[in-house]
Amino acid sequence: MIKLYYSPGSCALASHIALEEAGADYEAVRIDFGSDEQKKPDFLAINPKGRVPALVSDKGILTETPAILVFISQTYSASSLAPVNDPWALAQAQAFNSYLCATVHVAHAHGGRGHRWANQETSFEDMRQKVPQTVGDCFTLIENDYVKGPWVLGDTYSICDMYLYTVSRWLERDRVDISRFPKVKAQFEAIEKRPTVARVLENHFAD
Ligand SMILES: N[C@@H](CCC(=O)N[C@@H](CS)C(=O)NCC(=O)O)C(=O)O
Repeated sequence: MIKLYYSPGSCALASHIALEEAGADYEAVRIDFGSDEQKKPDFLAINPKGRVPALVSDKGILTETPAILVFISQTYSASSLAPVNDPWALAQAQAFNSYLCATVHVAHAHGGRGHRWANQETSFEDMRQKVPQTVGDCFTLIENDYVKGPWVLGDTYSICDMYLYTVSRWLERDRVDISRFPKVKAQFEAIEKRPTVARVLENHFAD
């Protein structure tokens, strides 16, 4: 059985939704960031990066959200979570998810994880101040150049929507008003209406 290591509200939520949408037989294992469980030897043995998500399958351990999302899509291809048989369409989905992973997530992380890039409190504060602008610029691009509507890839709901939803949940903390991005906002509201997503949220945030 697949195991997904996650922390509530983290980027692992995208993989959690994908497993549920795929109808996978999986167990979600909560890692407690409050006690720095992600930095303790037991978890580092699973993911030496000390980050979630980490997905343990019978093939081995997989990390990095875009890779996990495609692995789930291909493993449960009947669920049609991504255009896995169309190289160009899949590459476009990957381009979007890579942008969320490498640029948007990193811009967001400058708000609370400045210690990854600097040592001085003044540097952290400077990074924190910049977040509304950098994340806001990312979402302007997502709104104008990526989201076709109603879903990211157009008419078909996909792993890109699960990932965008996960990252959009951070906008309030990033001091960016989602109303600036009508297509993103509509996508956010639509995905929350899905019973599968509601079920994941209930489990994901349960104590
Ligand atoms: N590129 C990785 C990023 C993983 C990542 O940074 N996860 C965060 C949660 S959103 C984490 O585990 N942070 C723990 C820490 O920084 O100690 C991915 O997309 O899966």
